[in-house]
Amino acid sequence: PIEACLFDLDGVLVDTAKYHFIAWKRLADELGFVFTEQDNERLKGVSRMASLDILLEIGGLTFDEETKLTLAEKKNTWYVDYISKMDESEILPGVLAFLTDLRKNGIRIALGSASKNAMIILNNTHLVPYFDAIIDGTHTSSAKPDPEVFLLGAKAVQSKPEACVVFEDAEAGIEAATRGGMRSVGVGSPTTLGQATAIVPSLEEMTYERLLQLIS
Ligand code: B16
Ligand code: MG
Repeated sequence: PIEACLFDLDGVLVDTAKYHFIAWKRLADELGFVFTEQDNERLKGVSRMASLDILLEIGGLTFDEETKLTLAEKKNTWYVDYISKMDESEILPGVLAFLTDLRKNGIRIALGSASKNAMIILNNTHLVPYFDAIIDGTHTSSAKPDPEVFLLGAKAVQSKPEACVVFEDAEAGIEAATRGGMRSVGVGSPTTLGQATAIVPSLEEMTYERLLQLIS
């Protein structure tokens, strides 16, 4: 049986990857190297500091910890600027209908995001009322693929991991779900999400019924 669904935010409910990309690219420009959209794929689902490490590796640069914190802070200021202008039109297709259908069927709903900016996004898109619990990067000490964020989510909605299904667009997130003893639905492409229990291209036309078929 399914008691709860745990949702990743960036890439599953909203497309904020484009804002992360513009902000990281701006930093790369300042530092004097090229950062492409393809490079940006490697940052999806990865924590802020781990993303910076990947970025700097691409640019062939090394800095001390203090400088790295300053750079991450700079990128985040730009990113927050972009997401502060978001509204509900940026919720991905099918999301509201699916969340409503889950609720109608008595399924508890939690957020499990690596982002420390999740509340800004949820507030601006008016998604807050859809959740029974919200766990984000401000509540965790270990990043995905560590299962912490989803285990905290399951606990917050009083469900055992076996009764939870995680929705994720990043490989590290699917691994986190599996390590936490949860089933998962990969949202995106089978090439990166092959380890998920089931894969869908997006949440468009997703329903509780369809979910039961997919993971049974
Ligand atoms: P922030 P998710 C993740 O969110 C993003 O996919 C990833 O690209 C980002 O680096 C990470 O959040 C941290 O975000 O810098 O806002 O704290 O996919 O787990 O919802
Ligand atoms: Mg994601």
